[in-house]
Amino acid sequence: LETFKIFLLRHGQSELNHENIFCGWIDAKLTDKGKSQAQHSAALIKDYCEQNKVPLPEIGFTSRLVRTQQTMSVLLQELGLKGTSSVISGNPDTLSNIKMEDLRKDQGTIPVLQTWRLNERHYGSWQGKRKPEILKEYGDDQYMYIRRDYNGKPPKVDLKLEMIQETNEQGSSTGYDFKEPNRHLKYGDEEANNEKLPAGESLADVEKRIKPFLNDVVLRLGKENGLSSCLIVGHGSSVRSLLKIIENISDEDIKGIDIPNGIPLVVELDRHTSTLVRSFYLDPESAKINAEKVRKEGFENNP
Ligand code: DG2
Repeated sequence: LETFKIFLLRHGQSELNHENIFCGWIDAKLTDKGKSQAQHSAALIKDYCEQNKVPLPEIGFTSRLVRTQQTMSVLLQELGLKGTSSVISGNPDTLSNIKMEDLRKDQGTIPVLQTWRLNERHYGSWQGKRKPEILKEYGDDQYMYIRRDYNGKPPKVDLKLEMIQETNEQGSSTGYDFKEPNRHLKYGDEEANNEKLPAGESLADVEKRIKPFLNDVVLRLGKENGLSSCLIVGHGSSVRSLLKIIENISDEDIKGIDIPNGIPLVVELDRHTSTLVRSFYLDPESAKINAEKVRKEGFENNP
């Protein structure tokens, strides 16, 4: 059986994860712990590939947010790979035109594609707010409904107040100002390509926008080019959505799934039919412990 493996992981701990703040589309950087989680992930992937004679990933994918990009660069460095990044801003009509041979790929590097479709779900007006405070305001049931139910959706953000860039220690913006239209600066190409960017999303919304990327880019490129494996660095919600689609998880069961930072899953698919062969964490014990911690965020002050 010819298989295509996806090494799939959530980025390492971000500065806002560390502070127990809803992050969504805010561009928070990795903490030192986040960087070492990425190094640990790379070591797990390297050992797995060596032991199972699986070639190292031939293409990588990240979101448009810096925490997945930083995680990817640590991974590539530790795996002894180099990447050439480009942004995919095309809409679902053009995603299937992307050809492996057209991708930017400087000598000795693998292509790394960045797409907003892999972004964390847009956390609406909850972005930038502390989890324990939102929990207090909404109550346990509503808090968990919005965080984990397939259809749970935070209130939309007021685009005039949308925070996209993390603030620095002085509290001022580190590159964008906070005036509308803040998002046009970062996502101008996507908007020019008629991509409809959200102001607050449920997991169902994320699933809808990630599906064309999974089918028309990742799986199609894998199939067309006979690739053995790829690397995807996403977020809590984008990884949950990908698993929901690939493993055909029900709307009910997806509620119970939490994704730890920086622990790779191996998702093995039949290369021709893209049906799931098996999937497993490379460090299942720590994945379990850390997924439980993620679930309890907000309920305990210390993430
Ligand atoms: C977290 C997820 O996303 O938060 O947006 O704060 O993966 O980008 O760190 P990530 C955020 P929860 O849904 O787990 O509360």
